[in-house]
Amino acid sequence: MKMGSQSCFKVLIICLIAIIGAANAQLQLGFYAKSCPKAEKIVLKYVHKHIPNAPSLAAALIRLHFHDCFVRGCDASVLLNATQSNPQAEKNSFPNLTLRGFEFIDKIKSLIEAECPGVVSCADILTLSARDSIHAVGGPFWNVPTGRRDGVRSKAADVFLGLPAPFHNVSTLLTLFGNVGLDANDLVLLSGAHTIGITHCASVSNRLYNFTGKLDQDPDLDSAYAKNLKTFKCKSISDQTTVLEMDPGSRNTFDLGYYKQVVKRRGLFESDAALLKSSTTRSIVAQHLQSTKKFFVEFAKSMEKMGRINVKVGTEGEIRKHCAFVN
Ligand code: HEM
Ligand SMILES: *[C@@H]1O[C@H](CO)[C@@H](O)[C@H](O)[C@H]1NC(C)=O
Ligand SMILES: *[C@@H]1O[C@H](CO)[C@@H](O)[C@H](O)[C@H]1NC(C)=O
Ligand SMILES: *[C@@H]1O[C@H](CO)[C@@H](O)[C@H](O)[C@H]1NC(C)=O
Ligand SMILES: CC(=O)N[C@H]1CO[C@H](CO)[C@@H](O)[C@@H]1O
Repeated sequence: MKMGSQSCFKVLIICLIAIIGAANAQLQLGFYAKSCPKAEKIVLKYVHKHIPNAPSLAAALIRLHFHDCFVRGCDASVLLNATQSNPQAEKNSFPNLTLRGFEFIDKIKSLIEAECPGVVSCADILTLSARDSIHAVGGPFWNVPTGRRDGVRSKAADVFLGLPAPFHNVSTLLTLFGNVGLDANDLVLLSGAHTIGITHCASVSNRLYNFTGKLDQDPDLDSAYAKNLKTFKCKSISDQTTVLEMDPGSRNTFDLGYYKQVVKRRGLFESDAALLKSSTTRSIVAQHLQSTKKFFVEFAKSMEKMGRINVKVGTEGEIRKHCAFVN
């Protein structure tokens, strides 16, 4: 088929517009102001209605957001369910075991779909929910520019490439954070989210019972604290399920409690203890202990940064209809 010079010109113009459009596509504050003006309010309202009764979900949601962003970018890939053709989604990988909050996001998505179908991404809903729920438990507020699009790939194997593990040392943590454009400051600040939420003996038992494979204890864990945990919580190496608070007594309050634990060598994971292992991260911990106000300001900045990791924008990805399934 021959194209007349006029239609050739049209194709060229269309291409140019597409290229310019893609180059301009980026996150922006109030991305849905025209297309779905109530979207952000629906998230906020739902969070305010439920988080005060279930504050532990704030921890679940910020952790979901973190796991999402570190694996293939903040594209809601963590929310996808396995399917027959993709039997092992991110959700089904080992570190997922204890992820929570999926139904919370699904519910908000259904409310927003009822308002404006096919417009607001699951990635944005997760990012906004994490921000609003942290604020609702006394944490800082940060800007969430929107316009993220949802990914279509979710593979369990991808999780191990990007996601930090509780047994990682400080150099591995810095490398993994560096891979997604975050630095030592971000590592210390974002780890500060461990001031809320829970873990399980499974994530700590090797430090208590079999650190180097010789039935020994991690010398970097305060020995009085370790003894206490062994006596009252993780009573044997085979206990995988007992719940532990990372900031005991204050698991639902966003405060400096995590750093106070870390400097006492009571951080529960090796990745928490690791923050004392480099002089850079150690001094950042000490600095944040000085002021809740400054911690909040800096944490907010790191969260906004984390929310930008490898986002899909413009015409990339899709807007899912249901957060657990690609369209
Ligand atoms: C630095 C690397 C990190 C490692 C190795 C790590 C590891 C872990 C582990 C092993 C758990 C407990 C899982 C369980 O046993 O239930 C956990 C919980 C949690 N993490 Fe992290 N984490 C890291 C960074 C982060 C970041 C950046 C955030 C958020 C900004 C975060 C937020 C949370 C929260 C809130 C919980 C509690 C979840 C709940 O209560 O359900 N973590 N983390
Ligand atoms: C997704 O899978 C989980 C189990 O991993 C299940 O509980 C949930 O109901 C599924 N979600 C949907 C919307 O089917
Ligand atoms: C940190 O862990 C990595 C991977 O296990 C290892 O190669 C490296 O030598 C460790 N670094 C330090 C300083 O222990
Ligand atoms: C301790 O670790 C070693 C090496 O990983 C392993 O062979 C051994 O079975 C572990 N002991 C227990 C009680 O789990
Ligand atoms: C929430 C969820 O999907 N959890 C899954 C995590 O992965 C294990 C297997 O590794 C599954 O059994 C869980 O259902």
